[in-house]
Amino acid sequence: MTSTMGPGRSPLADFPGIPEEFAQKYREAGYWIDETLQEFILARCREFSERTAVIAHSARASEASSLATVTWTYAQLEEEARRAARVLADAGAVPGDRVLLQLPNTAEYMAYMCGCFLLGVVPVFTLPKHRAMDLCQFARKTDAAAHVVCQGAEDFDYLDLYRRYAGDLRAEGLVPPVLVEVGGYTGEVDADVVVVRQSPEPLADLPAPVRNRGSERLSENVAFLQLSGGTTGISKLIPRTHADYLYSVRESDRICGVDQETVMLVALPAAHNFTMSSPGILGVLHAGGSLVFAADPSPQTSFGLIERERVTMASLVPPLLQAWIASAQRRTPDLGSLELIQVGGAKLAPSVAEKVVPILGARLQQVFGMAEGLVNYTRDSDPEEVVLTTQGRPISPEDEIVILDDDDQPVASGEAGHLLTRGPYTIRGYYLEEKANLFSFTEEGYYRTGDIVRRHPDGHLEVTGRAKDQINRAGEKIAVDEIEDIALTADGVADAVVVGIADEDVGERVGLVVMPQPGANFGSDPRSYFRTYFREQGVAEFKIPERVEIRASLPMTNVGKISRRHLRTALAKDMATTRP
Ligand code: AMP
Ligand code: DBH
Repeated sequence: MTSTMGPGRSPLADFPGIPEEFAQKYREAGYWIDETLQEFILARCREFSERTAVIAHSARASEASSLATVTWTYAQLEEEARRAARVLADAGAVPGDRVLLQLPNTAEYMAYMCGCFLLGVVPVFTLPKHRAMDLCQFARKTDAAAHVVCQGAEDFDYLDLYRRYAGDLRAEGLVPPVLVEVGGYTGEVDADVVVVRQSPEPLADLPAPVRNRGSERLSENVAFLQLSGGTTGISKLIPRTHADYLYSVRESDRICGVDQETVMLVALPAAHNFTMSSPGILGVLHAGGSLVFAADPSPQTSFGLIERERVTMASLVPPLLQAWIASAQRRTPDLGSLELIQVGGAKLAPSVAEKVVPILGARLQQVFGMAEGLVNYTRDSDPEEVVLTTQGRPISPEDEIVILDDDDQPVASGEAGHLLTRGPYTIRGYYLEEKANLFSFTEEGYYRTGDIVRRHPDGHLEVTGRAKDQINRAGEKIAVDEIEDIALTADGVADAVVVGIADEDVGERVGLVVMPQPGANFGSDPRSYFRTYFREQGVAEFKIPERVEIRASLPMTNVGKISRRHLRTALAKDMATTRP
């Protein structure tokens, strides 16, 4: 292994945390306990040492191009995490530093996620789908010491991605993170790229953790930065503490019945908040169960793993559930071991919900959560009607729910309105977003979720709409104005409006309406013209408009007669009713 010392990095910046009066309440209630993720990983790996922790493809274990499956016990998981911690330390990361994790659903994801916690660095949970524009912003904002990728698990060149944004950062006078490639890449590399070519020695002595929040209690320091879909501009960074996150994980285990016998399929991207914590990967580790990683989300791959590994539980987004249902009707796979299917990330239609039990033979649980905190579940004891038609109720008795009208006044009981929330695992502010925080959080510290909900008399929430300028494409959130701003930088664009087009398969697709400048030419196929442009800009594929329309004029925006939001709504309706 080549080793490059990273430059010294700045400490984590300050941000609005949960005030002491609330913290005290959460401690006294026993919600926040004094355990860090480092202690959590070490304790579980010891307690469950001989049990199976992870079954996954490994990019490193493979000889040729195809990935080999590995099975790790909890003891082996600790050893692999200590190897990962060694690699990160050799790359120059020290406790408190941020590390961009960008790994697919492989064994390496587990090794490096746990490795970050053992070393006391703060992982930033980026997705394999993120591209140069995203990574550049995350690296800039976090002053990340390292960026961990796996070349070869997918048909994509992460080294090329790195070179691109690292060059941009250098041009700004910034020092890019060190790239750590964990798949055993064999090609040429640059000086600031570390390639893990063989297994390093596990790191025996873990360095002392550092405080990054001023709090005496390490457990109330920031453990990692999770990503939000974002409503204004790019994804925001969400600072979650050990204590708040692990509280939500323990309670999620209890609500969802996760125990040592749980075999959980990880089919959604591992780094998603849903996959990580509701109850997800950490919930399984907490209980001593087993994780089975699917290398791709197709029903075929998942059904094969469910049959082979006797999977008991899986989490899906609605479009994936629809694909499972369609596939199960054609193939009648053996899903006999499957007890529970969780569905969340976007609204589930009751007409689809009702097919879960008869076709997939497993119980359904709706999950309405957000990386900012609040998570709602339907419970096993709920009547069928509640499970089919609502998105559940909060984890904690201390989750405060407020539903307001457009003028910030409480709605009448049972009416739909804006959901605001505050509680023992909901943040009080994004990382380094002073301006956006003024809008996203009230003075009393409530988070404005941007969701429109209705509360049923029994406390269950039903998501009825969305007030935020965001598109939810198969559970991936896309900020409308991020895409509009990029479109506006293209030659010949006078104005651009991005809309969510309702779609049966993925919920919503990204649509772009462009008003050209006089004489502009986007060729015979504007969609492909803009696709190329967005790709060149380093935009992730899932955010790129799938439909593009050119219109000589847009209704009245120039004279400011209607708001941008109304314009988007009007154009979205238009595009949904016209054929592409
Ligand atoms: P993020 O803030 O990026 O973590 O995304 C969370 C958002 O996803 C929520 O605020 C909702 O808009 C949406 N969401 C998550 N789960 C559900 C669900 N079960 N039904 C409807 N919307 C959901
Ligand atoms: O969409 C989400 O962000 C989400 C969905 C379900 C989430 O963060 C969660 C559960 O924890």
